[in-house]
Amino acid sequence: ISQKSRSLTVISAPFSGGQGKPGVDDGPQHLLDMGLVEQIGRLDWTPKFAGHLQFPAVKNDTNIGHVKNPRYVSQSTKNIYEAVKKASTSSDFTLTIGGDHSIAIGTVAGVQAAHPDAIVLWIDAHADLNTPAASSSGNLHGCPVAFLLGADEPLANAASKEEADLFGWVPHCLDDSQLGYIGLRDVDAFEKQYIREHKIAAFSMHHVDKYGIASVVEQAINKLDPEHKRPIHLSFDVDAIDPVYAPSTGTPVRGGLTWREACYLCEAVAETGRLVAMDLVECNPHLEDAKAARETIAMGLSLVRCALGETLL
Ligand code: Z70
Ligand code: MN
Ligand code: MN
Ligand code: MN
Repeated sequence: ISQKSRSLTVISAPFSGGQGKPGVDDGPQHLLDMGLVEQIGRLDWTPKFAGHLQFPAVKNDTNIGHVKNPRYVSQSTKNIYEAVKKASTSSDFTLTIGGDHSIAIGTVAGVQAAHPDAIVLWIDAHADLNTPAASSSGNLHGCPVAFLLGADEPLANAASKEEADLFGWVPHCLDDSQLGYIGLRDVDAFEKQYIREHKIAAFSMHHVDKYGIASVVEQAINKLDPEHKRPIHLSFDVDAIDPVYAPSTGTPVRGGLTWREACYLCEAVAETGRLVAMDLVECNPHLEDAKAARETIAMGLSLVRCALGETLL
C-alpha cells in the first residue's frame, strides 16, 4: 500500500557550544555530503532542505558559575526553537541534524509548540537531565532535558537577574510522563535520583540485554502512550550506539546498542506511523580517523532512513 508522499523539512543546526570538542558542528555537512536529502527523497517523503542555521558568536561569553558558553547556547537554541516551531507547524515531519545535544532545547520546544501531546523518546548513553547547578562538567549538552521539564533554577553566580534568567525563555513544555529513555549507561547521581523520584520511563542497556530491544521499545511506547495515538519525537544521540559502530562522537561509552538494535528501534517507531520529528546529534566527523567518521555518518544515515520507513515492507 503506497502512502501519499509526505513533506519533510531538514534543518541543519551546526552547533558545538554545548560541549567542548570542536567538529560536531561539521556533522550536518558530512551527513548532507554523504547523501542525506537524496536518500530521503527515494523514500515516501518529499524533503526540503531549509539550510544551515547561523549561530552568531557572542562576545564576552564568560562562564556563569561553572556553566560554559551560557549566552551562546541560550541564543542559538532559541534560533533553533523558532526554526523548528515553524517547520513543525508547516510540514509533516521535521528532521534536525546537529550539532551537539543542547540543540534539543530548541527542537523539543519547537516540536511541542506544534504537537503539544507528542511523546519524546530520548535515545542516549546519557540522560542529559542535569540542571546547570547539578552539572559537574558545566557542559550544557548535559542539561537540555532539565530545561524542558522545568527542573532548572535561575543560574547561580550570575551578575544580574537577566543573566540568571538566561534560559527563562525555554518553555517547560515536557511533562515527566511524556519522556522515555532508551540506551542509558552513563547517568550521573543527580539524574538517577530525578528519574526515580519523578518515575520517568527509563530503559538502560541492562533492560535492552534483559528484554531485548523489541520489547523495550514496545514497553516504552506503552508506558508513555497506552492508547497509541500520540505523535512521537525521536531525539537520537549517536552515542547511544556502541562505539564499534559509531566511534566518531564526543563521549563514546562502551556497551551500547548494536547496529541492528539501533536500526530496529527506528524501524519500530516508523511502524507506528506517528513519528513527526527526529533529531540526529553528536556525530563528530573530526574525531577518530576518516574511516571511523565515514562509518559514524553512515550509521546516522541508516537511522534516518529506518525512521522514515525504508525497511518496512
Ligand atoms: C554528563 C554531563 C553528555 C553527551 C556527554 C555527560 C553528558 N552527564 N552528553 N555526552 N552526549 O556532562 O552532564
Ligand atoms: Mn545526548
Ligand atoms: Mn550522549
Ligand atoms: Mn526554566
